[in-house]
Order: sequence, then C-alpha cells, then structure tokens
Amino acid sequence: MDHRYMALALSLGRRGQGNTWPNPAVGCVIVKEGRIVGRGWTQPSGRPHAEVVALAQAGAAARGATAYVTLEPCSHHGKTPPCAEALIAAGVARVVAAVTDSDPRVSGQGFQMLRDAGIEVTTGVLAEEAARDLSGFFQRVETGRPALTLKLANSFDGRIATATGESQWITGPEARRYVHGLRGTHDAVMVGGGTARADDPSLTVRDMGVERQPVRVVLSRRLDLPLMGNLARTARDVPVWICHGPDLDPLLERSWRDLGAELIACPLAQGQIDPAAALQALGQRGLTRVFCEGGGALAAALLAQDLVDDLIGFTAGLAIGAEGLPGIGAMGLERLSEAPRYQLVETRPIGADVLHRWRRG
Ligand code: AOF
Ligand code: ZN
Repeated sequence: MDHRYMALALSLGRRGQGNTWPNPAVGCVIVKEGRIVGRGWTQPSGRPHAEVVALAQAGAAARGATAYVTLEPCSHHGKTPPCAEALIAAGVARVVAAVTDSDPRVSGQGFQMLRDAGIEVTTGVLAEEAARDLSGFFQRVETGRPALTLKLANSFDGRIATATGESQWITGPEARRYVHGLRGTHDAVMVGGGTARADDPSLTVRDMGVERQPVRVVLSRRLDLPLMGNLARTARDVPVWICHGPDLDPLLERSWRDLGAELIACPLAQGQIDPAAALQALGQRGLTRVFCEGGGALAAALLAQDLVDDLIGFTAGLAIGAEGLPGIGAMGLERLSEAPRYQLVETRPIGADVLHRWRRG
C-alpha cells in the first residue's frame, strides 16, 4: 500500500513541474483508514508547499492519518512555518517519504523533528522515481546548475532543415504539440542566438493552460537578436534572459534592457559563450529544469562538455540528405569513447513520428 500511495503522491508532484522553481515540485497524499483525505502539490512559485495544501484539505481527518510525501518535509522557517511542524500540529501519526531533502536547511532535520514528536517515519519508498522527478532540484543544490534536457526534432537522417534553411515542418502537429507540453514541465526554454535569428521563435507554451510560462533563455554572444521579433515583442509578458559575452554594442544593450530582457554576462570559451558558466548563472537565478531546443552549435557545445542530462528526439519519416542542416554541429570528437553515451528509457510513436527518450548513465 505504501508504494501505491507514494505513486499517487509522485503523480501529484509532477503537476507542479516547471511551475515551482526555485523550489522542487513535491506531492503529498494523506490517508486515513484506507481513505484518501487530502492531496496536495507544491503551488506555483514554490509556496505553499505540498503538505500544507494536503493538510488543509484533510482538516480534522489528518489526526491519526499517514502522510505520503515525495520529499522530506521541510524543517526551516521560510515565508511560513516548516511543514514538519504543520504535520505534527495536525496530529499525523505516520509520515512516509521517498527521499531526503538535500537543501542544507533541511537535510535530515525534517525527519528528526517528526521523530522527536513521536511520529513514525518511513523513508526510501519509491526513492529512485522521486530522485528522478526531483533531479533538477537536487542537481542545482549539489552542483549549482539545473538539469538539462536537449530536444531534437529531425528527419530520419538527422537533419533539421534543407540546405536553404526550410524547416517547417519536419515533424507533424502531434509531435509539435507534445513539445509544447514538454516546455511546460520545464522552468525555462533555451536556444542559441542563431536559432533565435533564423526561426524568430516565441518559445511560449500555447493552448496548454500552463500556470507559469517558462523563462525564455537565449545564448547570444553579441546580443545581435531581432529587435522587432517575437521574443522582443513579448519580453514584458514572459521573461527573456539573454546570456551574452563581453564588449557589447551599447545601443543593443540599451535596447534589450528597455524591452525588459534580463542580461546575464557570461565568460567565453573558445570564442563562444561558455555553456557551463551560462548554466551556473541560470542555476544561481533559481532554474532547476532547462529545456534546450537547439540550434546545432549550442547543442554540440552542451553535448561536448557533457552537460546534457536527458535527450528527447523526435524522428520523422523523411530523408533530407547530406546537404541538409545537421541538428547537432561539430563536437570535435575523434574517438567514440569520447562521445557522451545515453541510455534508452522510452520509445513510442507520436502521430507520424517516433519519440525516443534517453538518459545520461
Ligand atoms: C516541503 N514541501 O512542497 C517543497 C519543499 O523558500 P521556501 O521557504 O519555500 O523553502 C524552499 C525549500 O523547501 C526548498 O529548497 C526545499 O528544501 C523545500 N521544498 N519542502 O516540505 C514542498 N517544495
Ligand atoms: Zn515545507
């Protein structure tokens, strides 16, 4: 039964993915005598926490109940009192948690508070699944950078456009809609400057009823992005963060600031924005899950530095040939052993295309 209720808590937690940063998207189920009396998940921007929402729903029924939480309940005083205290005050008899919170303000102290109050605590239930769902949060706490998903939608022969740059559309409407759903479960969508110039994307999530649009991140060394394009036009409504290099044209800098973009100065590596430094800067600003949609140069730089955690590929039944544009630029590899290798976790048809999901070992 513990597994079943934790699986439910995990699915509730996923509803918050992409909406809760810098907080993790946690889920909570409260069960009394075999009946679910409360459900909750972390709310947009991270507060209230999942437990508080579930306890409010349970009301007096929480007394003597079991609370299933995907992450250790917090023990620190933030904008509101700690969840461990709320569980104690509500008279919960048992807490089942999937994983320990690695935030140094919590890390074990939440469990300790509960045990000190005489509550039975069970940990490690569906820990692997929870660690995967919360991997962006854990990675940011441990390394400073968010988890990174790289998406590629290409022809059977790995091309993303013809030689003349025609790219609309290689994959079908179902796959494109699926991508919008994926954007919504991430904190930010990221592209390189070349893609922002060539495609003039808006990078928003459309027709999905998302509560919080992902931040749009562009890596552009010189800030030479279209001032009349979709990103510029909407920068006041949905955040645009631009990671740029040194020595900017002051006019461009001023224009983008006036449009409402946040400018993030990054160091260069081999003449390009250092992708590792850019990710650190994004982590510092609270992002936990970043979804990169190309282009080829940025994808190659991220892969070459082994910064990609998840790969999602959509393959269309269409061949474009060697003169077409490759989805991934030059990586400077000589040996196969230098190539980052991923493990297949999912494969399935989406409309007329095929989705493959891979994870770094
Ligand atoms: C929980 N339940 O649903 C979440 C937790 O900035 P604050 O005060 O909201 O605290 C953020 C920290 O709380 C975050 O770093 C993580 O340790 C924990 N998140 N804890 O008990 C929740 N989202
Ligand atoms: Zn909490």
